[in-house]
Amino acid sequence: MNKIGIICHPTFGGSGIVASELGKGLACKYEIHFISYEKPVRIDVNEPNIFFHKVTVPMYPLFEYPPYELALTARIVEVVKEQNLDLLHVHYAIPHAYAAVNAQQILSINNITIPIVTTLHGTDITLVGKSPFVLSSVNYAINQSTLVTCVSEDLKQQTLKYFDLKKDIKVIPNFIKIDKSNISKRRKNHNKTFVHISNFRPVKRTLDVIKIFNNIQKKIKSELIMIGDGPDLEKTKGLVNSYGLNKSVYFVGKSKDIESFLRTADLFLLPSEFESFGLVALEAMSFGVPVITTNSGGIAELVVNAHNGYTCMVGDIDNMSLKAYDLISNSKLYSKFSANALVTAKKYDINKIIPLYEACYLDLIN
Ligand code: GMT
Repeated sequence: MNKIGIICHPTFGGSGIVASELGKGLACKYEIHFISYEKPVRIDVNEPNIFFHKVTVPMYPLFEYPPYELALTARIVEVVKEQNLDLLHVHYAIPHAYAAVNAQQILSINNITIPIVTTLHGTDITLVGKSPFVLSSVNYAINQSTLVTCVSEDLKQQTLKYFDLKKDIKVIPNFIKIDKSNISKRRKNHNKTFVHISNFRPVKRTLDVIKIFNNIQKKIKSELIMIGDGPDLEKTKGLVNSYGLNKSVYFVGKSKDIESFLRTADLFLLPSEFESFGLVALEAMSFGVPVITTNSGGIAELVVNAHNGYTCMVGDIDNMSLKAYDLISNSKLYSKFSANALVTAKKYDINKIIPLYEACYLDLIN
C-alpha cells in the first residue's frame, strides 16, 4: 500500500477541508499521514489508514516569531523517513510548499527521493503569495514542486500572471460528497432563510452580507444565519446592531454541522472580493440552495449567472439585494435555480474528482 503525506492548515478554512476530505477519500487505498500543528478538524485518527503527526514549534524568548516552517520541515523529514512515505501533497503554498521543498532537499542528501504535489487554493497566490515580501520564496517553492495543481482556471491564470512559472499547472476543482438525502431532508421554515459561511476575513465582505440582508428584510419576512468566526466578526455584529436587526440575524460561530443550516437555507450569500473557487458555495448548492455572489475569481466557473444563482459586481449591494429578492419571491424561478444548483453540484462529486488527484499520484510514484 502506497503512503501519502498530506500537509495542510488544520482549521475550518477551505484548503484544510479539501485536504482532509481528499485524505479520507483515499484512505481505502493508501495510508494517509497528515502533518500539521494540530489535528485537522475533519479527520478521525481512529479510522483505518489515517494518521496524524503533530508539528511542535520550539519557543524561545529571543523569537519574536516562532519558526514554524523550520519545525514543519524537520517534521516532514522525520515522518518521510520513519513511515517510508511515497509522496507529499501540500495544500496552500504558504508555508507548506516551501517547507516541503526544503525537506525534499534534506532527504536527497540521504539518497531519499520524494515527489511533491503542491495544490494552490487561493489567497496563497492572489493575496499573500504575490506580496513582494514573499514572492520570490513562493515562486521558488512552486517551481521546485514536482507537480502543481490549482482549484480553478481563474486561479491558474492569476498564478501565471503573478509568478514566473517554469511548469504547467493542472486544474483540479474542489469537490463535494453528495448525500442523496440532502434534498429529501430539506426543512422549510416559515421565514425565508439566508445563510453566510466564512472565516470573516475582509476578503469575504461580511458587511455586504448584512447590507444585502437589510435591504431584503424590508420587503419580505426573513432571517439570516451567519456561520464562522474571524477578524471582521465584531464589526459585522456592530452593523447588525446599528440596523436594529438583532432579532433576525443569528451569529452561530464556527460549526461542525453546517449541513443542518444548509438544509433550512433558501439562499446562500457570498459577496466576496474574490473567491478562487468557493467551496462553501458548492456545499450550499449540493443542498439545492442557489447562490448570490460576485463575478470575481473562479467562483464564476461554479455559479453561472442567472442559472444556479447570480454573480454581480463586487460591492454592488443594490443589485445583489434585487437579485436575491427577485429569486426568493418567484417560486417558479426559484425551483428552476434550485434544481440547476443541484445539477451543477453533482458535477463536482467527490467520486469524480478524487481519481484526478489519484492519477497525478500514480504518475509520480511509478
Ligand atoms: O485562500 C483562502 O482564503 C484560504 C483558503 C482556505 O483555506 O479557506 O480558501 C481558498 O481555498 C478554498 C479551497 O480550495 C476555495 O474554495 C476558496 O475559494 C479559497 N478562498 C479564496 O480564494 C478567498
